[in-house]
Amino acid sequence: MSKDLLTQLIISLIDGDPDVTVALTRQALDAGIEPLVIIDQALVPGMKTVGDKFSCGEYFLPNLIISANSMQEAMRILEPELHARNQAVKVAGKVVIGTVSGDIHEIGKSLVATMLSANGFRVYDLGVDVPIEKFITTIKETGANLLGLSALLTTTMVGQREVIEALEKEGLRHQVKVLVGGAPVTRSWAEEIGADGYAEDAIGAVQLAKQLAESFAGN
Ligand code: B1M
Repeated sequence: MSKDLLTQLIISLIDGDPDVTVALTRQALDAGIEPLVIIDQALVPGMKTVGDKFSCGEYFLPNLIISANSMQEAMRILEPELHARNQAVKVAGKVVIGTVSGDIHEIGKSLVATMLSANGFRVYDLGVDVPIEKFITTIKETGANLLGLSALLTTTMVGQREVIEALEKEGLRHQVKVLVGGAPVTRSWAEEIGADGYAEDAIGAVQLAKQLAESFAGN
């Protein structure tokens, strides 16, 4: 039964039917399926299929936009549920997060931000297409000790390197650990640009952020 719901949810995302996606997300929660399972086993694979169809020319930009909107609607329902399951956690660290300049992909970054927040981090989410200076000023203003940089395009990944270079220029590099991620980003890219860590998904990002925050506390 729950498998059927998740399969239907995948299909609704691929078909680009926001009303059905929203209704099925509510039904899945009512059926007792954990929000993370709904995300990992239905929404993420559904969006991956949409991306694959776009890559091979079967889908066009409007398909991508409508499926992304469907997923965002579903996430709006799931985010409070994720928070509710982690109510009593103390602040684990302060994280500034955003998608780098020139890149408007929002969903994965927001999922990482939500998961960090649900796991006790105070999150300053700067959104998408974030100019380098905005990252710098927010770190100065908040005294954050972690910075999360998301990039979904091979052409914008370089923005992650530019932010790290700007941190060095501003004398802030020792103050913040930098975590990078996004579909085209790899561990070797993270090493090449001098980031402190790379996470493949939102769960990995939380684990890594905890390790990095602890390493700071130990300094
Ligand atoms: Co775009 N897009 N897109 N897109 N899009 C991709 C990324 C693409 C792979 C599709 C494809 O061709 N198969 C391709 C990039 C190719 C490349 O560079 N290698 C692509 C392209 C080409 C484009 C445009 C250039 C298309 C065009 O205009 N011709 C354009 C660029 C716009 C811009 O940014 N300047 C564009 C636009 C769009 C939409 C606006 C239509 C829409 C985004 C809407 C929105 O976000 N509000 C969109 C979408 C939806 C996608 C796909 C289909 C799905 C992305 C997504 O939301 N996935 C994507 C294909 C794909 O990735 N398979 C694609 C779900 C999300 C949960 O996963 O974002 O990967 P993801 O996040 C994961 C991990 O990556 C990781 O954790 C997340 C959760 O598990 N992660 C982090 C992400 N950030 C992290 C940060 C961390 C740690 C982990 O630490 C800080």
